[in-house]
Amino acid sequence: MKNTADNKPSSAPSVSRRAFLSSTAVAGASVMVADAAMNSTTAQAGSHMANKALTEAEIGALPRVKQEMVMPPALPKHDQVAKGGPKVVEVKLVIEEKKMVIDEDGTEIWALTFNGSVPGPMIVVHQDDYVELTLVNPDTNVMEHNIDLHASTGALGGGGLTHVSPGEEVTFRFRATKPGTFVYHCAPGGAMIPYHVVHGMNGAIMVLPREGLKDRDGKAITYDRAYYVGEQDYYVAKDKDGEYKKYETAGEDYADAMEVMATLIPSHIVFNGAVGALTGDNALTAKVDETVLIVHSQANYDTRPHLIGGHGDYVWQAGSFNDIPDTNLETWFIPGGTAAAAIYTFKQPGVYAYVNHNLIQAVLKGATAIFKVEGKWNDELMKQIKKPTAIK
Ligand SMILES: [Cu+2]
Repeated sequence: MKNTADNKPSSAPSVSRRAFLSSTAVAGASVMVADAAMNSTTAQAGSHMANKALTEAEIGALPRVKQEMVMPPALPKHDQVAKGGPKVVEVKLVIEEKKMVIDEDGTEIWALTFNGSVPGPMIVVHQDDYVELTLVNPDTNVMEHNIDLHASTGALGGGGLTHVSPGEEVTFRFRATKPGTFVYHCAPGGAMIPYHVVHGMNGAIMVLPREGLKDRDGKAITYDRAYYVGEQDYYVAKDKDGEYKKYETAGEDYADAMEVMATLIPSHIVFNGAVGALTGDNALTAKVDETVLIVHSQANYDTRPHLIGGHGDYVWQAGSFNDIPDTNLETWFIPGGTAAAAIYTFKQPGVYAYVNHNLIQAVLKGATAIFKVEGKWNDELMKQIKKPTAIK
């Protein structure tokens, strides 16, 4: 499995993405996010800085912060409005090939992961920050890996600069020029690209505008909590008896998985790595009147999130914070290879299902999460007038 011939990128990048301008800065660690106060002075200074390409010496003089990576669905602690100018944000991702149970019936997959989770941890920076990413491939792994970040500008999204064999690590840097939510994923080359991605090797990065999120009128949008939902399609092969096959080592399922992948029909479509990862005791929580940001990524397959009982107050379906968000959506669409951001302020307590509203994918394949919301019920918004009784 190690370093197969398939591992070479098959083509050079054909498009040189336009270098865009913007502004910068921070990151740190946890679900609750505070301090969304607008600081227009800081934001102005930031955007001014944004238009300028910095020299290596200037980049070297920037403040450096280390991002404390956290497990999804948490986001690293961060400021919604950047404080100060651009920074260099150090991010470390350690690749772990590990056996994971992905369904309640014990179905397993040898997952390929960034930092041991599916999806990998969310990275949060501000526009025009420099992300200095170290990718570590411990010698306990058996495969070559790399990382392609859709937020970056340059050949293969960093994929060409970051190939690491077991026992190696690599560091590269990119400027986060475009604000938005973006997928990152492993892309070692050829058939290994989809193989790694559908074995869990993907995650997301959020590049906030320096001045924070805005509505169509330029009014600030802030959130009280943020969650990261990473949707994953898996292609697990069955044996002759119709049971999902199990394997002893990472990569051993390669031939079988390729056959299932070629059908384009996933065996499982789940949130955060496994059926039930965001339900029951793992349900997401919020309170009435809290505004929640949900970043939802799908690195490979299309999806259509819907919050049953709520709405998308503001939704950046394509993930670009440079663009005006859609508003008041019932369901939104995320093409494979995209991370989207949605904002909702809860109005009622209770249990909400957050699903892929292809309901077959939600219920039969696994793509369901639960929000448990505390607070006081509002009869004016909804009330049962008469309990079920026999028809007269
Ligand atoms: Cu990989």
